[in-house]
Amino acid sequence: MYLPVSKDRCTEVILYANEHGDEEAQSFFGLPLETITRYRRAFNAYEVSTIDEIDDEGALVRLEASKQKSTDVNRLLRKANRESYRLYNTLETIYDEYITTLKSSGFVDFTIKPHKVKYSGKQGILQISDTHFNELIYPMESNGNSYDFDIASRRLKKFVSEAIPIFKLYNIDQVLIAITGDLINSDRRLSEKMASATSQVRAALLATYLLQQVIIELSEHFSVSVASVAGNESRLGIDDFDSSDTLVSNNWDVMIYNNLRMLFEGKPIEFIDAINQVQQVVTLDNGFNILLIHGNYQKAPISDKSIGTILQNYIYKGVPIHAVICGHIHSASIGDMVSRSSSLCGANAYSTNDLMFISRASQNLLIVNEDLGYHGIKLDLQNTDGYDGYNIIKELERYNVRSI
Ligand SMILES: [Mn+2]
Repeated sequence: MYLPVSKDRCTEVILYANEHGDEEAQSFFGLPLETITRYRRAFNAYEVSTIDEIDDEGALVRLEASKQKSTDVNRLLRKANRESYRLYNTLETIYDEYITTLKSSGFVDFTIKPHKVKYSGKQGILQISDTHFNELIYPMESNGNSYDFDIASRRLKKFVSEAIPIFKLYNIDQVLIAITGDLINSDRRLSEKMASATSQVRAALLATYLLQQVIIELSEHFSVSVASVAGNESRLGIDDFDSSDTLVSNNWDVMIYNNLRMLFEGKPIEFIDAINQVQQVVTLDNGFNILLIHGNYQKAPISDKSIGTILQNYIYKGVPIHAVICGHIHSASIGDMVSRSSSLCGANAYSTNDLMFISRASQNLLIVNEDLGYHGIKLDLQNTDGYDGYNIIKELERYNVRSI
């Protein structure tokens, strides 16, 4: 009889399966059920042939020894398994603690009043892009631009303070906060480690806290919803910016968005689920479909002319896209169809000295009209004289953040 598996192997697997059940054996050894069935046939055949030789005392001893070996192997395997379960449980505990800490911190002590939405036909979009919150920029390397958490908080405050009266001017009562990536920098490169204000975990918490205040302030005036796609600078590992969902969600932007979602659980703020982390279409109440992308998958900067390639997928699915917003290259451009946001951090050493770009800190606003067109507004945020910034000083001290 042809038995394509060694006696030791099938004995080990089948003894385990007999003790714990086939399903358990499948996951323990990583084998499909078919293989276990085949091993059982082989095991039975070996057993039968062993019984034939049972009068051979040596064979009996060998059989016993083999059984004992299997038992020993099983014991070792069970121990290894117990240890991986323990590690898994530890990770789960840490994750639980992280959520509990976040939920019991000062972060959650706030209320939001719900708004009655009187449909005005116009809606507002506040785009937050390329904030790079934890980047430290020194003026001598970047044509006079400085950046740290404190400046970030003041620029963000200026953005919201300028945006509110503009939205009100247009009688807007619904605002979408559209986040298009690069909220914080990861430190995959040495230069990023050097230019980083704090650890990434602390940066992610501070970023969460800043954005939480933006949402709360806007929600005092408007009914707010939030959508987000991930940027390339926030990926955890060098290889993690693949468009597959598992890899792309290994990203601080995804983490910060989900932190916010947890903090606003049960509050009248809508967090809109993305189809994936790379591109998201949000349909506003007036039927306006806006596509959010970070902008790094396209080789050249996206323009009204090159938009066809991006939109062909949506045309194929019958989804009309009325506007595309992106970020990524830190240069603002308001277009008829495509609008790109600059960054909150402004020029850094790389853009100034390597690329020879001129760049200013700014963010974009969109007023979406009844006829599904939009007005695009670029708000310059380079200078923050006279703005106090969001209240993060206590947190900055607690998190031991470096500043310029
Ligand atoms: Mn960026």
